[in-house]
Amino acid sequence: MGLKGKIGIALGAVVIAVAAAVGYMMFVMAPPSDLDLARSKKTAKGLYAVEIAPENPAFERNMLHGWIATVKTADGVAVEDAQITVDGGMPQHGHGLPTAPQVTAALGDGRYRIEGVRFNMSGWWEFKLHVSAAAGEDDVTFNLSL
Ligand SMILES: [Cu+2]
Repeated sequence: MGLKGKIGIALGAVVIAVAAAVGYMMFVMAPPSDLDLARSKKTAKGLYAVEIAPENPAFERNMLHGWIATVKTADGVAVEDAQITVDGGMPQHGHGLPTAPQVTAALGDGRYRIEGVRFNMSGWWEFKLHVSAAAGEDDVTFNLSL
């Protein structure tokens, strides 16, 4: 093999090593230090105020668990007939939730039980709720750091 070939192989190895290092750094990337971890937020258009709370405050990674979402209008009136869908994922990893959480019960006073939540990795998770009720459709994204 000539010198050119050897240089080519060496450069190729460097490129692969750098790509692997960058990939690994993205994988273990810490959540942003200024991440808003509030569990009570206005929806994007301001139609609703939503609060979320885990049913088991000691939930851990990989544990299937539920959340209670409390939905109120911007004026603070409990929303009783909301249709809520759940989405989310890890923005730094480019993947969604490992399960398909569902609202399984309306508990009254604007509270809804979401079952089937599982976070299978450490890091920054987005937990997104789409709320459809009399005031209209709106979205809210919560950040969780596991
Ligand atoms: Cu991930």
